[in-house]
Amino acid sequence: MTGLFITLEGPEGAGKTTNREYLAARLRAEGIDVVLTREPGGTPLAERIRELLLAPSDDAMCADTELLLVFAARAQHLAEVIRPALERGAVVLCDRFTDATYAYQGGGRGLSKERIATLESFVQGHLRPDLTLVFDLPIEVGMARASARGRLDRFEQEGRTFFDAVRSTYLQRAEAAPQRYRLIDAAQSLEHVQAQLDALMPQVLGLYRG
Ligand code: T5A
Repeated sequence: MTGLFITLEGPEGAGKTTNREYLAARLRAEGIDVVLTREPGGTPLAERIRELLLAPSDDAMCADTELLLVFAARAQHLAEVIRPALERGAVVLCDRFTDATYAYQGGGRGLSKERIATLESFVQGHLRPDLTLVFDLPIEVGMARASARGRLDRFEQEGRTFFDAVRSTYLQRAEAAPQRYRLIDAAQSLEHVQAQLDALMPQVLGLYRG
């Protein structure tokens, strides 16, 4: 594959969506074909699975069902959007990917890393992001931003212990593989967050142009 696969990760309200747009504009200004997408979702079918995953419901969803739905959506998204875009040489900017599964279903729900890794290999083969930006911030700051939007989704209704595990899983993964991850201090003002992204642009362009 000739394109570049960049994922944006982090806890709730970290600014991934806002900054995905910013990065896309910077890359497009360089004449690069950019595909913006998100998980769970990114295709009509995967967006329907997203609705199942995010809608608050009185019917409890068991953790294995949640895990399988996340990977079912991912399989469709890879086949329909991500692999074709990478094959034609685009930069794919994806709001969350499998690191979120390790953080939420692994850290948050307590499912084993081995089980997630098995599904990761099954669904993705050897495909992994080339670069993962982890937008890190204290849980209360992110939740205040997310709550300001109104009704909380099924994940946002979880408690402090869940989100502490989400955040620490992201930080552990970033620490274990510094060649792939870049930590962004997302608690700062938007202007300062975007200055951190500007500083990363030469590396991103270097990865893309080889
Ligand atoms: N999930 C997902 C899993 O459990 N397993 C998986 O494998 C996957 C892929 C997705 C949910 O699915 C779960 C994780 C999630 O809970 P979502 O709605 O996509 O749900 O959740 P988020 O990705 O967390 O989306 P959010 O919109 O909550 O967060 P973002 O995208 O990080 O934040 P953003 O950009 O929308 O910003 C939030 C607000 O903060 C402001 C923005 O203007 C916006 O109002 N803001 C700032 N304010 C001040 N200073 C800054 N620096 C700011 N940056 C943004």
